[in-house]
Amino acid sequence: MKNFLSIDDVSDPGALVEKALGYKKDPFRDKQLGAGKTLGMLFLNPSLRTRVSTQVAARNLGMEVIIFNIDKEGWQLEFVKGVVMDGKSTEHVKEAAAVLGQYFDILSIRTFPDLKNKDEDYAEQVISQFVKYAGVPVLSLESATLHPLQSLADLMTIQEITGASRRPRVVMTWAPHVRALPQAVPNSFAQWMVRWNKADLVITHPEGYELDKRFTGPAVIEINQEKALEGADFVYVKNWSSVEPYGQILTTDPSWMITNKKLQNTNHAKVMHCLPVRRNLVIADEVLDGKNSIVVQQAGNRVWAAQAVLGEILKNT
Ligand code: AN0
Ligand code: CP
Repeated sequence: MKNFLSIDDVSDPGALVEKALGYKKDPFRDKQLGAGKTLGMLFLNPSLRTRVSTQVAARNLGMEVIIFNIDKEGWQLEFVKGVVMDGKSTEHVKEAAAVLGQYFDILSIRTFPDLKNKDEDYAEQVISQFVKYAGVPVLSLESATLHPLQSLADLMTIQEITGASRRPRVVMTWAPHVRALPQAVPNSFAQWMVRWNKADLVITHPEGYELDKRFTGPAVIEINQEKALEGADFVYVKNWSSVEPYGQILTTDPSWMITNKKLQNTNHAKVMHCLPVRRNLVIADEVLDGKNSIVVQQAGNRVWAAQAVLGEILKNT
């Protein structure tokens, strides 16, 4: 593996899930693999889980980690090519990425979409320029349209709970939110679930919240949430803003929030969320505090997912 930007960088998702589960059992089995290597972590946006779990994962492999909150502590970056830089930005990504590439063996980046211009966000103009100019492997810590480390941890969690039993029914449901959020988590989850092909994926959302088909592919779309949830083994809860028109809140209908009543006709479904979650807006307290919630286990698995990916990249550096 050279870069880790999406499922397209993974030749065998099932094997990567197994590798992550292996690290969970034996965290230090490759503790020399990253000796003498440095991981740079650039944050253009906030993070709790991704930041700390990736740091722990890198250390388990013997790597040094340097974190740079570039949005607050660096020069303001320019991403547009050929412009006269007489405005706010001080440094072009061409130099910034090339220079940072001199300091690290692997460069990782978190960058959210601005949710204003779909073409720009979906072209991944920030992370793709780091890939182009850094000259070292680039790892996504969530980009404008995808969050592959999250998705790997999600699959790992489903696999861990399902084991060798029958193919689970996984229902990803939209839930209300007061801010316009990226589509990265649902896009990526759908893309990984489809490619992994070890579960049946159903996606439910209010009309107008259709995700880009290039990520959801053959997944079943059901706009009746109650019908979608019937028989679910896993309920993956997430808000996202609309794709067309881009980045809008079309509804905040509280009836889409996940409560215990909504879970009644499921198959004792386990409830997942990537976190951070707004309680009693997205998911009710009774669910998050109840026995169905696996959100903390899911977040814990972020370490092993990151370790599996770093392990694969380190093999080629
Ligand atoms: C972000 C999102 O929805 O993409 C990060 C999730 C990992 N969530 C928020 O901004 C609340
Ligand atoms: N799920 C997730 O990526 O969380 P953070 O934004 O806190 O990293």
